Amino acid sequence: MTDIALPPITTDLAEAKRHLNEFGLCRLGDALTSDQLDAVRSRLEVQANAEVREGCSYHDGGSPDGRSAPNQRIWNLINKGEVFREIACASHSLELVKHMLGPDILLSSMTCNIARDGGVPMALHSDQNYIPVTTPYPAVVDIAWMVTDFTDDNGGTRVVPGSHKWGRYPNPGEQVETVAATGPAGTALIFDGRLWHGTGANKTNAPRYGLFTYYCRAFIRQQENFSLSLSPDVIPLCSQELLALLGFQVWHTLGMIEGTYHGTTHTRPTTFSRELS
Ligand SMILES: O=C(O)CCC(=O)C(=O)O
Repeated sequence: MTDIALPPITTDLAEAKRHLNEFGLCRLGDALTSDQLDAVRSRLEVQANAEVREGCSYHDGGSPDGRSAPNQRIWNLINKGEVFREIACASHSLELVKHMLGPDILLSSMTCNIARDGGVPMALHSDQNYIPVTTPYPAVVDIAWMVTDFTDDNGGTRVVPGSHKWGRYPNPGEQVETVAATGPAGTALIFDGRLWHGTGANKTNAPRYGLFTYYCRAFIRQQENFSLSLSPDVIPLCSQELLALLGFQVWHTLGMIEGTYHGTTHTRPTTFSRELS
C-alpha cells in the first residue's frame, strides 16, 4: 500500500483539466459507454486470440531473456475495428488532450496492452523521453482506457503523480514510489507525456486489458507509420477528422504532397511524380 494521493475519478471536464495540470494525470469516469465497452472488449479478445493463432502476436512483460513474455500487445488498432476508429475521435477525451497539447494534434498510435499473470512491472518511463528533458510542456498525451477494471493487483498502470513537474526522466531501473491508477472498466486514465509511469505486475488469474490512444503535437513524428500501415480498405471508412489525426492532412508546410496547401486532406496517391525530360 502507499500514501500517494491520486486525484479522484471525475466526469467533470473542468475538474479533469485541473487534475492534469496539478498531478499530470486525471481519471475520467464513464468515458466509454457500455455499448463501446462491450464492443471493445469482445473485439480485443477475438483479435488477441486470432493474432496468436495466426502467429503474428507480440509479447513482452517477462524475463529479460524473453523466454517468458506473458503480456500481449495489439498494434495499429485503427485497422482492426470500427469501434477503435470511433474512440480515437471521442470529443470528451480530445478536449482534454487539446487542453494539454493545443489544438493541433496527431494520433501517434492506438494499441492494446494485455497484462497477464506472471508479467513483471514495466520500467518506469516518460512517454516523451525522445525529446529534450528541458522541454517545458507536454509534447504527447497518453490515454489508457480501462477495458477491464484496473486494480492494484491486476497490473493497473503504475504512476508517479506530480512527476511531470520534476524536469527529468527516470534513469534506467530507477525505483521510486508509485501508485496504481485504479478505476472501474470504462474509466480513462489520461496523462501528461512527462509523467513517470509503467505497466504494473498482474498477480491475478484474469487478464487486464488497457486500450491506449497516444496523441502528439502536430510537428512530432508518430509512433505508428500510418502513411504506410493504414490498410487501403480502411481509408474510405475513416472520417475527415480521423484522417487529419492520422496525419493525412497538411499542417502548415508539413505533410505536403507536391506543395499542397495547409488543410488539404490527402489519401494515398495512385500516380507519382517522376523524372521528366
Ligand atoms: O500497460 C500499461 O499500463 C502502461 C503501458 C505503457 O506505459 C507503455 O506501453 O508505454
